[in-house]
Amino acid sequence: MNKKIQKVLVANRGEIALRILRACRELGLSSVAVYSDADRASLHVGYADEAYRLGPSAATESYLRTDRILEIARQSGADAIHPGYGFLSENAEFAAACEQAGVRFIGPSSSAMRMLGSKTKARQTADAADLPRVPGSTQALGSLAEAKRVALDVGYPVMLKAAAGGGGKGMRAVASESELAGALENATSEAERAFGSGEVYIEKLIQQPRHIEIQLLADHHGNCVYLGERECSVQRRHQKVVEEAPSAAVDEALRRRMGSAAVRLAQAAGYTNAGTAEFLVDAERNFYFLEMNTRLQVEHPVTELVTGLDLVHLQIQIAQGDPLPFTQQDVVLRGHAIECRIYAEDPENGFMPSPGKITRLLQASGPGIREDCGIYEGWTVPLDYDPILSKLIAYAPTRALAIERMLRALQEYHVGGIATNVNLFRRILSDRGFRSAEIDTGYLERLLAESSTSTLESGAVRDNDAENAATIAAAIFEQSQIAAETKENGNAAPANAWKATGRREGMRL
Ligand code: MV4
Repeated sequence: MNKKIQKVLVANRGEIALRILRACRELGLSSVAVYSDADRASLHVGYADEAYRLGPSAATESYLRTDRILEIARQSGADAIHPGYGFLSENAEFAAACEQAGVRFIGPSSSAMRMLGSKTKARQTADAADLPRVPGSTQALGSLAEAKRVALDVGYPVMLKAAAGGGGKGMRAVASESELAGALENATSEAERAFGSGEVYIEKLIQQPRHIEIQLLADHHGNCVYLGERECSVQRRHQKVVEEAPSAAVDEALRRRMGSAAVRLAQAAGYTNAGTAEFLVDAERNFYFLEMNTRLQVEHPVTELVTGLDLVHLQIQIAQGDPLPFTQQDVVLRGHAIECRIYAEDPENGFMPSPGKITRLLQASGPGIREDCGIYEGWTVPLDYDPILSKLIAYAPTRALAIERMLRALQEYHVGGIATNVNLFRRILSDRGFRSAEIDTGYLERLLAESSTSTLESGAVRDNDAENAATIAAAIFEQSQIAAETKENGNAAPANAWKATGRREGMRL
């Protein structure tokens, strides 16, 4: 019925562009890369069969230019577009434009994306599919009186959230009724500024939750399977830092309940391709649906390692109309995988982004180590995008051995010329709390608070003082830009300039 995909345009950059291009090569498909001026010398550009310039470095003038990307697809004869994560990956208008142009969007339909893109709509769909979700409203709040009513009903403390939100933006914890009016005003105006929609709803606050997500795959023939969970609680300011599969908090029975709940949601939304249902899990192991991510995620490799599946192969096969080549019973989890996201940022200096030239790169390998990498020695990390450099992934029969393998790989790994967060992972993986899997979404902030002096001793190794000076100069420049922008729009300073772009566009990873 569907013509097979022959040529894939990868509308992304960095490690994920390379990851997808590798899958294309393995499947015998031709590939097309696109790049901005900052990425002329990036790995993905040389790896693809063809590469086309999008425009200037700013994402808004390159990787977010839907018109240019569709034009390049037409020009190159690409019959499918893989959006990766971030950028256009959750943009329903772009998916619709691809559908219109007769190019397959490797992801869900634009209508399924719309249905799950709004948090309030997703909560309504979750109710229709009988998923447990956090008690609270499923409609945007109409007034303060209504907010008071719902908050009283579910009980304080509560959380205000933006319907169009993500990444914690427009989110406010409210301890008691006296704080409600001010918090509602703040959350509404922040949501208005960040997403162009001031719609806010209320949930009961779940204390010290774990963040656990279920990977889904659904084909165009009504088959939908879950591929187990990922534990993503080790995060800082809504940026995941370490992810693993499986979660120490999930046993076989809970996995089955969360998995079938996620499958019900996908089926209710007419969802196809890869997707992830996010849940909060409380101390009593109650789980609550939060939202659906309608893209391939950064942390997908840990699921690939414990299931033995290739999610990008499967995404492409699903997009060309193939049925899933296995059923739920065939999915077997084996071993344990841990991922560390290596960023060009300096944990000893407020996690300031650290762009610049990579003067030395020693990579890790050996038994049980996978690296999904987008950098090379001599390459310059631009300051225009998310500063992710690489993902180091360890796989072993047990969690304990996966931790030891990761620590060994981190010893091998060295990036010279820029600051990275490599030493932070050494600390996390050596921490007793992490090693006994006592983690929740507040874990990393607590660790950083307790170790704010001791991490200085094991500070990032720099090649020389000149590079140090250059890095500091770049950081000062970066901060002055953020300061200028903050003045402009009155927002709290974002973690970096790339994030600011993402927020203006309403994108997130
Ligand atoms: C919550 C919550 C506690 N209670 N909702 C943060 C981002 C957004 N996707 C949902 N988030 C949360 N929602 C209720 N009702 C705590 C968080 C939360 C969180 C969630 C996932 C991963 C990291 C987090 C860090 C802080 C707060």
